[in-house]
Amino acid sequence: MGHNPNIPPEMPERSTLNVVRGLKSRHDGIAGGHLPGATTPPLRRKPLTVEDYVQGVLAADRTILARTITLIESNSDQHMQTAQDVLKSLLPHTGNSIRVGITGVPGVGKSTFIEGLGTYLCERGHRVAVLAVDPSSRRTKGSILGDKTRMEHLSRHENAFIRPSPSGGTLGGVTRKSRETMLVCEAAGFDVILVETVGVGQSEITVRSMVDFFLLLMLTGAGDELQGIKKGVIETADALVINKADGENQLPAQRAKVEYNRALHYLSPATEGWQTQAYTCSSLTGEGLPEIWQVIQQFVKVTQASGVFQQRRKEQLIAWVYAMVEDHLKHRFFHHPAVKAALPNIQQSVAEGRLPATTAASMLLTLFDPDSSSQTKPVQAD
Ligand SMILES: Nc1nc2c(ncn2[C@@H]2O[C@H](COP(=O)(O)OP(=O)(O)O)[C@@H](O)[C@H]2O)c(=O)[nH]1
Ligand SMILES: [Mg+2]
Repeated sequence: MGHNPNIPPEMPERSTLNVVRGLKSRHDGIAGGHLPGATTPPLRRKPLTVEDYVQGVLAADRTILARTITLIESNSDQHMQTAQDVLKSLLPHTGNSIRVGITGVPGVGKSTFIEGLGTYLCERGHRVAVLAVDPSSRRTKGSILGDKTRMEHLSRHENAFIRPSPSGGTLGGVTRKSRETMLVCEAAGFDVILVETVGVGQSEITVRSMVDFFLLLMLTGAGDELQGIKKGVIETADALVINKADGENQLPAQRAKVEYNRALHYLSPATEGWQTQAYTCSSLTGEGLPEIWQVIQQFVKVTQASGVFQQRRKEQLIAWVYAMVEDHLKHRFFHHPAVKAALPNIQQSVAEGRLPATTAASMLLTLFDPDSSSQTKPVQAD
């Protein structure tokens, strides 16, 4: 049998909680830090204790910060345990940042926008951490290199910390690593976290679920208005920003803004008590970026006063726990030897109308967990 259609394509080979041994990231996110060709491999460095990691992060030691993230990104069980101990100690020091997600189709200018806004903020004394969520990224592929060159100024700024997406495939794995990296950055005193998505597949939904403010970058152009962007994504955005509003594109961008603002009136807001609006900017010239920062600050003010901000963070945390549990259970189910062996036949029987779906589900669950057979009766309408 080939790929089982019942296993969602993004399902990990092993679950998020217990993932496969993968490649170590070379990108430690330090401006001018370890060069990719450095002769001493990270593994030979003196091992740090949990206390070393914790103290180093709290002291904003960039080398230790980078090593902590590498630890979090490691797929070895032992590293994961240490990482969890470090995180537990850091937890009381997390949460003091504005988490901003940036999405939009590839090429819309996300990295350039982050370079522009991030530099603007660093120059004003903010400490900005930039993370990326890209489940498709492989360390040899272009996106990381692309981002590094797009963020040339920012990556050299002493107040900035740029960490490319963890490599290694599954969305669940990347999500865990990104969320935990975000917490570590907060503990190290970064007060603005900018998270770039790849803008394809599930990554936007994932990033929406880990940030306070979600910003959708867009482009103008004939018939381009809604093309390439799912309506659902617009409905999750706290701001629509029409990028590349420079040169000849300035006027069309203004017009698009008016149109979007009209359309937005008919959508329910992404965040309770906040009216999503459209704005224009040029990430290249920097025009409009300070205004967008004003909008973000206003958002924080309004939602913190109403409690929506705090409530969303709580809900995100709980949802994350359940997502990991689900991920783990699904993984175990679809990799259970008896389930795997029986699945093709049962599937075929259902498809051919010889077996009721409910009976099929019940059979599979019994194979997975024989003790549960009494609980796997047809779903009651209760
Ligand atoms: N004219 C103009 N070009 C831009 C602007 N922002 C980004 N670009 C260009 O658009 C291309 C894609 O940008 P990039 O930031 O890599 O997009 P991403 O894929 O969304 O991260 C690059 O060639 C950028 O120089 C802008 O505000 N104005
Ligand atoms: Mg990019």
